[in-house]
Amino acid sequence: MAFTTLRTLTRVPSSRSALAVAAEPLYDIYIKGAPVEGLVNEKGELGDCPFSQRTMMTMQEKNIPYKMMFIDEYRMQEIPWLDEVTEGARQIPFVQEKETGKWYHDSDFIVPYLEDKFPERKLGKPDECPQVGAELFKPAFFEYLVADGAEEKPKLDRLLKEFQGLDDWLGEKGTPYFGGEDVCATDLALSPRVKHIFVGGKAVKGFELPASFKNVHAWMERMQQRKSWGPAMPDESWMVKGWHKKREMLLADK
Ligand SMILES: N[C@@H](CCC(=O)N[C@@H](CS)C(=O)NCC(=O)O)C(=O)O
Repeated sequence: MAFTTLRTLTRVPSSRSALAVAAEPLYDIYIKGAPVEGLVNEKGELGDCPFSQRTMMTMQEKNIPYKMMFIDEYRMQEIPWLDEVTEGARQIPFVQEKETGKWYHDSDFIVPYLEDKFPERKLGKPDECPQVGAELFKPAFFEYLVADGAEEKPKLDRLLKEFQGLDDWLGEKGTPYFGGEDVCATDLALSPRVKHIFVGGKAVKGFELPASFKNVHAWMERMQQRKSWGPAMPDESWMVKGWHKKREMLLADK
């Protein structure tokens, strides 16, 4: 099978005409899940990858039709063509653009690519949006997840400090979203990660963000009310299992 990948783009054509046929998927998006059979299948259950969720929320917000292709993350390395379409990154999410047959991978690349290609619904590129919460997930949450005994308190304090940064930012601006009155790329990148910290952190570490972080809680409530949230979010049991497993894997590497 021949694949074309294009990671560095100089010019992206506008997609106004493509949006007119919104019912047909413009992209296949390969994401974590439980395929009904085989290594990859369009039928299956949605899994818990915050980067896939970010990408799908972006597509939902931009009204870009896509088809989900479910991959078992733990058997992903058995897919013979994975290396080629992800340029060796071997990670989800990755997408195939139906119109061109081209493959794109990494939400950090796909999200700004979609902003260029579908500018009508403006979300802003990640580097044009508020630079907040960059260390919340990694390293703060990852380090807290594997911290035990005397190590735990300082790692919890670090995680709470990161959350404080988000809470203060929203409090000072007084806007419903990091994007202002509307969501931007920062909201769509951060909210799936925060959901993972809430669900996974509670399941594995008994973590609960105190109610005093009221701006973060209110923002997450708003994010979860958005139409783009539901179709991109897995059942919480995936996150519970996923974060128990992640802790084991991180401890084994420690
Ligand atoms: N920077 C990547 C990170 C993607 C990533 O870490 N994906 C995870 C699943 S949530 C993955 O593919 N893990 C399997 C592996 O690394 O072997 C992005 O934003 O898309």
